[in-house]
Amino acid sequence: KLDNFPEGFLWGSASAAYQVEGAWDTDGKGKSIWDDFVRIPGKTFMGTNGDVAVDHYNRYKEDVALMAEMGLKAYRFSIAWARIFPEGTGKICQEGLDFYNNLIDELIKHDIEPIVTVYHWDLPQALQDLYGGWENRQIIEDFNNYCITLFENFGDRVKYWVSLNEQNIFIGLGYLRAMHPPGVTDYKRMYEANHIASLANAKAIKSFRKIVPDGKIGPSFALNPGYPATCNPEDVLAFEDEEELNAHWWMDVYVWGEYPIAGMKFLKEKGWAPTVLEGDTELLKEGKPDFMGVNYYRTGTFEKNPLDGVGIGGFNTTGKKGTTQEEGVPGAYKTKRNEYLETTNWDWEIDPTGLRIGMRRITSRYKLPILISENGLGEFDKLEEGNIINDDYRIDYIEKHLRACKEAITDGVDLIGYCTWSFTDLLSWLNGYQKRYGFVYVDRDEQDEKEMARYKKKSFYWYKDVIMNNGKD
Ligand code: BGP
Repeated sequence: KLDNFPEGFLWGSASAAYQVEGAWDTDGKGKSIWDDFVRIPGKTFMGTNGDVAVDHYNRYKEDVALMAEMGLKAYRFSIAWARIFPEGTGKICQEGLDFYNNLIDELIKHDIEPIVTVYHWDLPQALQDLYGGWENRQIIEDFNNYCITLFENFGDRVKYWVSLNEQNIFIGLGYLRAMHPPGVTDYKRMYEANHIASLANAKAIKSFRKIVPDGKIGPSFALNPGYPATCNPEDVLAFEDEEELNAHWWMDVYVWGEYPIAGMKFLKEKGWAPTVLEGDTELLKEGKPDFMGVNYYRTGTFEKNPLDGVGIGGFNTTGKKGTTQEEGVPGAYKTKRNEYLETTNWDWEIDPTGLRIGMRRITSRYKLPILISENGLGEFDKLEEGNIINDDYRIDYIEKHLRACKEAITDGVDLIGYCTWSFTDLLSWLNGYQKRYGFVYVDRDEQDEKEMARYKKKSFYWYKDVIMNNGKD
């Protein structure tokens, strides 16, 4: 049965402040850790940055009008902490509140449900400088105060909230791979910072319950469901270790407030386990989310990795197929190319069934509703004569993933919404502007008055139809 999307399903699309807004130092905004990081040579693809991004800060009305034309039911966007608190804490910047108030009102005016992400990676630089950001427990208080400000100002109109976006990514890339700020490579520091981020997440959810009692909140997790490379029990064990140290390491804590047992034992042996103080577990248990936000792009396949085996690898940030390096955790698991799956130009496995598998795993382990907060295809789109963009590959990708969603709903998954990544083209953190995800093409190249012009891609009209028919083929 293919027309089984629930009534009121949130047909959405998503973005994040740093990737679309631009206006990086406008109207009193403070600097975020990304504003500095992108200026370090070699850190981003060809030195691209989000100073101007796709100028959404100045063109939000035009963008919302396009969303309305498409019939979008929900728009997920993030708030830049440093627009609200330029110094991370202390004095509030009224212009920052005004911008998001206007954006929210504009969306509601067009019957688009706002879904607000409170943290999509752009920590105020002031807090990084002052006490080391996520490595200091002071951030639990500062993050809570920031969140309270958002809940109090927008909670009357915003029902759906995402707390931390992809904690597993911003911590993993920030403190182990050194590909995100603060650019550290240290397992112990990574797990300590991660624990503090989990506490901050729980405390903010606790505050949310008091201020927005009818609202719904949850983190967005970057879900890469795993497979064992073979049925050799050693590879199956490696796959289970990977589940334990990735999926369970974060989601068990969000839902149950406790770390997975085998994962914790492994980390203790390595000397990487986080410091869990008295009271931490209680706080974590009080921060149970209403739904699990799932950002899904790919799956992973894993095999045994000996103690002297491969460690941290490298990403493909160029779009040249086959440039991703093998990687793993010595003594646990390492990645293997899955011969059954095609990949994107960035070597991400295209795997709609993996989305169904991942949602079923979440449903049976945690019994929570799911919001797909991101899913989409990054490609080198081409603007053809007449401002036409024939992105049939994107339509194919999203269609297959939507079919997987339908099957998952039939399996019993409580799926409340699906947000594509992304509505307009935007900045890819590590891949610059060449990796496009939008339904709307943004022409950043022209130097005349048409610079930043928006053009509707073929997928725009296709998704409009899907929404209109509530997913019916
Ligand atoms: C997720 C992030 C998004 C977005 C997306 C696409 O991890 O939450 O912000 O960037 O991935 O990734 P990329 O830009 O690397 O292709």
